[in-house]
Amino acid sequence: MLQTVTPELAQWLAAQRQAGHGDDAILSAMTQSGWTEVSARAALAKPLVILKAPQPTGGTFTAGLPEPAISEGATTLNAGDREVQVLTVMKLPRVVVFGGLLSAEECAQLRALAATRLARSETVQVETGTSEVNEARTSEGMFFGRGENELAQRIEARIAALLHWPIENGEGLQILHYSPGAEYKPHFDYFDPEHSGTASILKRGGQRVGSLVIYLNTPTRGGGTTFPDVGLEVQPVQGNAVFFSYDRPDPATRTLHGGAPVLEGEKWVATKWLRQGRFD
Ligand code: PD2
Ligand code: ZN
Repeated sequence: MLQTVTPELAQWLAAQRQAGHGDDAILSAMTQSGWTEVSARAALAKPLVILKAPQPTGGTFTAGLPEPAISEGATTLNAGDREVQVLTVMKLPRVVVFGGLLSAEECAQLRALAATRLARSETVQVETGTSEVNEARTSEGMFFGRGENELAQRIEARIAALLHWPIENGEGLQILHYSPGAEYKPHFDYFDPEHSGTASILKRGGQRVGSLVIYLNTPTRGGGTTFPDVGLEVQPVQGNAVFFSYDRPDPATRTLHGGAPVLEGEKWVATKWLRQGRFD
C-alpha cells in the first residue's frame, strides 16, 4: 500500500527532528508503527513537504504557487487583455516587478471609487483573528468585494491570467492611501501558524501564498516597498506592481516587506492577496 506524508505526519516528523532525533531513530519508530522501510525512507527524504505547515481541513487547495510564466530573457508577458513589462526578477524571495499592469485611467478610477470609502487601516489581531487599528500601519484603506464592479472584474481577470492563479482564490482588492509620513512597517502577509487567531482565519481559503501590490500613483518622494532581508526597495511608479510569493508561512521565505514612509506627496496602492483555496 502506498503511504503518503499527511500534514499530521509532516508535523510529527518536524517535531522529532526539532527534539534532536536522528533519521535512524525516526525510521525505527515509523517501521514499528506499520510503515514499510521503503515508504518511511521516502517520507524522510521529502524535506519540502515536511516543512509545510499542516493545512486546515475542509477545502480544496490549488497545487503549487501563483507564478508568472516568464520564459528566459522575456521582457513582456501576456496578461489576457493587456501586455505587461517584466522589470525585475528575483528568485529568493520570489519577487517580480511588473510595468504597466494598469493604465493611468484604471488607476484614477480605482482611486476615485475608493476615496469615499476610506477608513483608518487595521491589522489582524493575532490572538483573536479580528482586526484593530495599529501604529505600525498609518495608512487608510478599504476593500472592494471580489467582482464588485466591472473595473474590479477586469483587473482580477488580468491578475489571474498573469499569475496563473484562480480568481476564486483571491481576496477582494484592497486600496490603501498614505498621506505624508504614513508607512506600513515591515511584516509578513501570511498568517502566523503560532498565533491563536490563525486557525479561524484559515477556514476561509487557507493560507495566503502570494501578494501583488499595485501602485495607483507615483508619490513625489518616498513610499517604496522594501524587502529588508535582501536590501531590495521597489519604487512606486503608477501602473507598476510588485509580486511576491511564499510557499510556507515562514520567515525563511524572506518575504518580510514594508511600505517605507511617504516623504512628499501621497501614495495609493491596490493590494491583491492570493489564497491556497477558494476565498468565499
Ligand atoms: O504599500 C505598500 O508598499 C505595502 C507594503 C507592504 C503594502 C503592503 N505591504 C500590503 O498591502 O500588504
Ligand atoms: Zn504586506
